[in-house]
Amino acid sequence: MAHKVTIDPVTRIEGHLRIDIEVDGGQITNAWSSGQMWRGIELIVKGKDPKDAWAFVQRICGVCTTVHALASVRAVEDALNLEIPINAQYVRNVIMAAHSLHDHIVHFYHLSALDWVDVVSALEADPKKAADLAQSISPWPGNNVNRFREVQEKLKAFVASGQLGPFENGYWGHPAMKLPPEVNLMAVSHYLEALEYQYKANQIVAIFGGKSPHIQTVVVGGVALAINPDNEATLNMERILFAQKLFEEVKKFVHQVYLPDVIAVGALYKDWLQYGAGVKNYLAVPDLPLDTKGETFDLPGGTIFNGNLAGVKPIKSFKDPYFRENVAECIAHSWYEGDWTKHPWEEETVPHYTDFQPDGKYSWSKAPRFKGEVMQVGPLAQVLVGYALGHELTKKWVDYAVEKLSSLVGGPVPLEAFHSTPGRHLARAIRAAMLAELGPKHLNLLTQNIGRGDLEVYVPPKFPKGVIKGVGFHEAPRGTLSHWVVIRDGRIENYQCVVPSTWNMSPRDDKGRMGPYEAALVGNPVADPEKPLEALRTIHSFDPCIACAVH
Ligand code: NFC
Repeated sequence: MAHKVTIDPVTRIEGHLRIDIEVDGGQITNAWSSGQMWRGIELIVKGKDPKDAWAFVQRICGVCTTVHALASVRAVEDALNLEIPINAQYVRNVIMAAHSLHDHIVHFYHLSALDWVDVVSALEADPKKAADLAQSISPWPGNNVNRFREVQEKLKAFVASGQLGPFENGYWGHPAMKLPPEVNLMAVSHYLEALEYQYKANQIVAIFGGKSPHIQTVVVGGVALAINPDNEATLNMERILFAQKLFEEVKKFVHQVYLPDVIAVGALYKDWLQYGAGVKNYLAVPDLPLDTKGETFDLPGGTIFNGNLAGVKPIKSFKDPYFRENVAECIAHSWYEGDWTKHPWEEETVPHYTDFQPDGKYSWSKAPRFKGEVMQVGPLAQVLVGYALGHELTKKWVDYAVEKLSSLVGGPVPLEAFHSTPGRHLARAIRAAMLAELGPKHLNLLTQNIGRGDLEVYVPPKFPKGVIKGVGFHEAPRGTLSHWVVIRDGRIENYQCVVPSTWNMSPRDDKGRMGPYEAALVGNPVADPEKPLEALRTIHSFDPCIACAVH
């Protein structure tokens, strides 16, 4: 007899996610993913000036606080066929890299590591053994016995106080927790250090975005950020050098702590490399444009179907019809009027709530599809697409991770292992390792271009009479984001956001096919249905943002 479990709300995510599972014989046999709140931001921007849309839609989320602004201005620029100055591309790219670095560090340590790391068990660790182990993995200066002793003392005092704060209500002592106390102590130490490094990455966002969260400098036509190398009130050399220093510090943390930790946790939980694949169709878009039109990029995009990397198909530019023509959303199981599947420019958003009906409508999330297929998006999609396309930087870091993982596991780990719950963490850490190189690269490109005397950052947009349509895409921390706008006589007539977490949290579609969260849960082991830690592991590995998904 199947045991039904509802997790509502799922915590350590953004927004309101409800997960329902059926557990039979110690494993998940069925699953539903449901977005529990809708705000109607697409409707709020109707009739507004397209130049203002970014400021409204950026408020969709308090976590990915740059990405909707960027996708929005790109959508309007696309409708206008507006090329923006190269300085503006570089500034946007620096913001994008820094924001993703901040986001990925927070996701692993603060939002999901505690699904694998038993904080309370760290109290039993021998700090000397923990330091020896940590040093065998990485030369990071924080991996020393004095620091680990200090962290353990802090933790003891914390537990003794009975005020566990963010560690309250964890599944401590759960049978699925397998790490030795020394690894748990190392992870708690890195959890605390990660707080400092995510902040450094976010400082870079604030330097180029004016503030963070919710940047102020990305506008239709470029950036609102005057460049004057000698003037204190604008982007000057002192700010650029400070950002370079921050990037260097964050890079060291990502390469010496974050990536090695994820590889070590992956190795110690190697049984999990067989769980959590679900949907093996992947979609990523190219990003970090290297020219004014968006025709060449530092991060590649494309699609993979059925896990067949050899059949990868690239998405080449902002204007590539392969992306523009093949996105649609279905609402057969979503709380909107009708049961249609439509291209975003043709969609309407008319809410229609029916309560949770497992066989009917059960989520505020729509179900995006590409060429009619369910797609998984996110760092795993980007890394697999990049690898399949032979992208050098992706190959370098994937090969590095696979080699390290194989040596820790004591045998070759095939690339197929990436189609899994730990594989999503691994891919996110690999993406961070890449961005830790690409962020400073784009900052250098900006500095060199300024050095050549080019200070242009903005071209004014002009809106024609009649109807124009545009799409702006962006590879956000959680995956492919696209904003679709229809403009009539200079005002917004329709606006639709197809968001990374919408792709991944998608409910079933008109053909009854599950979305990526749902499919990834099926087959997961569950030791204790009253404490469904394993389901949380798989859901957290996607890094859900439901405020984005349902906007
Ligand atoms: Ni919020 Fe966002 C969600 C991202 O999927 N990345 O595009 C938006 O949030 O985290």
